[in-house]
Amino acid sequence: MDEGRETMIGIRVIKLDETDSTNEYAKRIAPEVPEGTVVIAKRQTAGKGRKGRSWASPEGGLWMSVILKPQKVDPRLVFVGALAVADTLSDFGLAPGIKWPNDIWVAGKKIAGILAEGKADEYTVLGIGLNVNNPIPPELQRDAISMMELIGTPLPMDRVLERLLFHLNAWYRIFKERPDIMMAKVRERTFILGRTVRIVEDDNVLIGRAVDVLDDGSLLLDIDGQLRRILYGDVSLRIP
Ligand code: BT5
Repeated sequence: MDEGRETMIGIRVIKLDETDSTNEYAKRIAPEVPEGTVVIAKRQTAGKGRKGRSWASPEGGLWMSVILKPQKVDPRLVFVGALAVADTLSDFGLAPGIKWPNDIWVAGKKIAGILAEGKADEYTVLGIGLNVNNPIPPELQRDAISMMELIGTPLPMDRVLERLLFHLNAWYRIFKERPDIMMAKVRERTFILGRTVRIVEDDNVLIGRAVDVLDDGSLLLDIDGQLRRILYGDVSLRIP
């Protein structure tokens, strides 16, 4: 990246009616487009979460991917997305919390998920899925919610996007200049601290009290008095 030039996330927005996954689309074009390019699709036919999980992406939601080209790939980029989504939800009067490492919850349910992928030191694609006006599939209704459901009326998508781009720009800049300040905000927005959580990592299950989110983005867990750092790679966190 050219250090002297400030990136503008959303300087170019590619709007699609449908694609497999905006993250996959973004990865295909990433080498040829400038940093800050955004891909949005009305529908995804193969929206995905982490570890091959699927992401329900019917029309009405905000399904987007941001192409970033930081000097050095950094797993904490996922928090740029999480904080930007949280601030956007606050702008609409909602009270979001970050469920470390990559979910945003409101009223005890998941409203958004972030999926960062990339090619080391070339680009990072920051995928953001936010339930805005889309229906939630019946099998997810116990655990997922949309902005429309919470607010009681459909939201103007352009306005949601405008707020999200604004906050993405602000947090990306803070991330580059003062990652410690960004992590302090992550800590403040993380609602699991002090609570007992279950960490599932492949076949390994850890149960402990979430104590802190450290500056490197890892979660500090107290397991029967023993402190353990959990790196966020591909772990899942459940609240028992
Ligand atoms: C995530 O994965 O939460 C990351 C989701 C990222 C989606 C965006 S949309 C734009 C971009 N393009 C893509 O293809 N992906 C990104 P994970 O932590 O693995 O959570 C996945 C789980 O969330 C699923 O197994 C379901 O339980 C649940 N889920 C699926 N669709 C959902 C939805 N629309 N709202 C809330 N929860 C959902």
